[in-house]
Amino acid sequence: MNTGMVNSLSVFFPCYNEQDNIERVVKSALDVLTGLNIDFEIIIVNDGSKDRTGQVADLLAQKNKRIKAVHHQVNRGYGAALQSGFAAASKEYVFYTDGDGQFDIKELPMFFKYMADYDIVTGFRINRQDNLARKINAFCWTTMVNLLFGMKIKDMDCAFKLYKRRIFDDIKLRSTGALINTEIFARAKNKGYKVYQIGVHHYPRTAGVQTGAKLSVILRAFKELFALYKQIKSDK
Ligand SMILES: Nc1nc2c(ncn2[C@@H]2O[C@H](COP(=O)(O)OP(=O)(O)O)[C@@H](O)[C@H]2O)c(=O)[nH]1
Ligand SMILES: [Mg+2]
Repeated sequence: MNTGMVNSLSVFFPCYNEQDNIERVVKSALDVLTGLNIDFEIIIVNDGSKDRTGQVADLLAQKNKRIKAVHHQVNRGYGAALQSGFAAASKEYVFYTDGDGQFDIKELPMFFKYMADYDIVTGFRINRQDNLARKINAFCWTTMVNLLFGMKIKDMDCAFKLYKRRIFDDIKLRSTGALINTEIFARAKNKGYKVYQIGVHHYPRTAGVQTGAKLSVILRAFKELFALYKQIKSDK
């Protein structure tokens, strides 16, 4: 396959208690990336998991020098996990998806050609595998943050996003919770970075426990949203 400009790529997976998913997810990434014939690295970000995720990550890293494990000593949140992934990424492009296997990394190569004209290529779920309440929550959230920051993102928290890595040298991130994607997109928009959106498939969780819709996660996102809104208005 012609990978265009994307020939140096960091791929990372935020993981919180994903001991039964992470090996399968990393193997599928290895298969796809090896087949592309590019310079790549895979980074597992273990966000203070209480299960064996950390040990599994270290074992995978020991067996393959293209795999790295980054650990948080305690659970710090989804945003903190993404920040650690971006900071550990050393290649020209950086991609992340969740460590729970709800996306198929085989869909990543179709993102590459858009990197000629865009700085970020982000997925939106065409068949989101969540209950109705969660879908309504997500719709309201995406609509609200789009209005607040003047964006047109279809699925803000779709965990399937490809970036030029240098964007993260240019924008400083503060959110450690679920606001992180909104923060990245709002700050990137202010700097004039261009975004392209592509539909991707979404699969049910087959192991482990979902924590993304917990009330504490949502309340923290709102708290971070007020802070971000104030910061962005005062930056202008
Ligand atoms: N919710 C949550 N997820 C985390 C955290 N740190 C890492 N993750 C990972 O973020 C991903 C999304 O979490 P999940 O509970 O599946 O949320 P959902 O897919 O939005 O329903 C998974 O890969 C988690 O392992 C954290 O502190 N909280
Ligand atoms: Mg999930």
